[in-house]
Amino acid sequence: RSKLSGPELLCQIKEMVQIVTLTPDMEPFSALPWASQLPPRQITADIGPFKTCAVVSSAGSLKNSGLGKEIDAHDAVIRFNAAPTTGFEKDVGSKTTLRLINSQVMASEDHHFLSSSLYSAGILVSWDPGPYSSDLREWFNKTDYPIFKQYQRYRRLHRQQPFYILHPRMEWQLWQRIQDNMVETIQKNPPSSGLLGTVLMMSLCEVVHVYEFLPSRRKTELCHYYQRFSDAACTLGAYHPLLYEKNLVKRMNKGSDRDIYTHGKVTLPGFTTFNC
Ligand code: NCC
Repeated sequence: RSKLSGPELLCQIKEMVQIVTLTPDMEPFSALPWASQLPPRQITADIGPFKTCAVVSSAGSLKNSGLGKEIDAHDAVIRFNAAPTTGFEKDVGSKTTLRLINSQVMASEDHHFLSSSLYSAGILVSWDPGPYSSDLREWFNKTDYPIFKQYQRYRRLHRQQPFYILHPRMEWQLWQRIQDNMVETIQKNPPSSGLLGTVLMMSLCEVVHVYEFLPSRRKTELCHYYQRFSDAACTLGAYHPLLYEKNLVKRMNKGSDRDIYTHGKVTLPGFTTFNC
């Protein structure tokens, strides 16, 4: 198979990865009393379009980056899981338009998801590894973590905050793009929150700047900018096919290698800005 160019890859993702969020009319949710807690419209119908967006990875290499001002200058900013801004503004900024969280964060005791103020800023979007078939009923009966139980509890406590759940099909459509563009067989686990959020932003924004997903000269074994824990697998991947995700993003980058080296910064075009 021949290696696709950056523009070809961008087109594949634009055409083959559908950004869909759960709505109350979808089975098997439609039959459940709490389905009315789900947003009635698609996230892409409710928010944006934004001009410029920043995707802020949680990588340790953001530490001492001084990128906070540059990140905050974007019209919308997405962050992940338990990544804080308080105390780290200089490096990661303070604006949070969206927060994408995995179901582990919603369920684990340590994250205090229901009560922590960390999650109350911006629009929440959550996801849980679905079955490869992406069958909603199958997933509903066998989620990795109790995403739906926690969703209902959170909604009761924070009725005003928009909160979407990604359709698990998106994970696998994106996974398939990674696999089809790699020679090796990759692990059958969904892409990381970072890549899911990047593609989500490409559907909401004209231009997307991704920070420290491709590591800069500050590359470190420090896992997160907000924790002391070190593990190279955080940057290279263990469960998620992270190394392959990064390879794909590198190929789609419209920015310079210099920007990656100095700012850990990648520039990706929004889906509405190019034709296939
Ligand atoms: O670590 P995590 O990701 O929350 O990071 C968010 C996204 O930033 C990018 N990243 C992070 C660290 C790093 N050194 N380099 C990076 O490029 C990745 O794109 C990553 O997705 C996740 O993807 O949801 C993940 O979540 C954590 C964990 O569940 C949460 O942080 C909550 O504690 C996972 N860690 C573990 O399960 C131990 C991680 O594998 C993936």
